[in-house]
Amino acid sequence: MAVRIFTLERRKMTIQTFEKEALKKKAVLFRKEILQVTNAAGSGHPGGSLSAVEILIALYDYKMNHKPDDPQWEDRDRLIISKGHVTPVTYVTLANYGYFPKEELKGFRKFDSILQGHVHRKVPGVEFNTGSLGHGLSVVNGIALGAKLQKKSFRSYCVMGDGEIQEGSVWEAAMSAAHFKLDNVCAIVDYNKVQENGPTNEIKNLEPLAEKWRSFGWHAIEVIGHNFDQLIAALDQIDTIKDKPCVIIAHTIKGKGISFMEGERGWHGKAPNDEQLAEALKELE
Ligand SMILES: Cc1ncc(C[n+]2csc(CCOP(=O)(O)OP(=O)(O)O)c2C)c(N)n1
Repeated sequence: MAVRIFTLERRKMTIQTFEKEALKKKAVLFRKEILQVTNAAGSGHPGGSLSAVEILIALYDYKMNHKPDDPQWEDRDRLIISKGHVTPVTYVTLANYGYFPKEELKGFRKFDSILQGHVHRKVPGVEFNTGSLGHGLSVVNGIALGAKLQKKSFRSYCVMGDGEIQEGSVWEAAMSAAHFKLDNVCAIVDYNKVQENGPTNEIKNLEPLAEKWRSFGWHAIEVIGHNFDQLIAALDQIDTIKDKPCVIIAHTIKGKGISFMEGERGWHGKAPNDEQLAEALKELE
């Protein structure tokens, strides 16, 4: 694969219609591959992976400065996938942007592979091990404080689940980011409304979610998390916010794209069998 460098220069380009069409095609491909890798492994987390596809594409394709051929590049933007169970979307994304050969995806969740069930730093492009929910934002704060101390201009992103942000540690981190005026932090909540055991609003209601973040001192933006125009506009907007952290609340659908998975908690952590895979792939054609 040709080496691609995603830099500031690229971000300054106005994104054209044809590019958006390419992003949409990429989203379909990623959904197919998420289903294929979980099917081949016989396990994994498709629901919260399918909801986060456009979020990750908008970050890796449009927003972040990063070099897939040099994952440790000092000035890269950092992304922590705090909902660390969504390895299917994380690894499919990293492979497609050239962090490691796509061939490796065949080993997903197999003993001799680096691609295990939760996000791990052994994998090129992964910044931090996650899986125990609720820790990513604190780590992102630390990285962002470090950047300020070193007078570096890179930004740190944190993708969290809506079930995950019921953790108290998230709100402790939210307070810290505002206290330290971390305008180089951007949290993204994949607000797919369903957690492991059922609807988020029945288990522990998050509403009014944007107001909560604002009351903690954050700049909050709400978007449809499957709409590239809205995601890109939000990612542009964060550059204009000074002295406070930003959160993008991305309204999404768990299991997005597959009719029998959408909104179903049963697909949180279960792989499609061969028949279900065939049906799902047909829907995506
Ligand atoms: C501290 C902690 N408690 C419980 C779990 C088990 N667990 C894994 S995923 C999950 C649900 C997370 O829901 P959400 O954040 O909404 O994820 P998504 O729907 O986006 O997949 C739970 C409870 C965990 N990984 N870590």
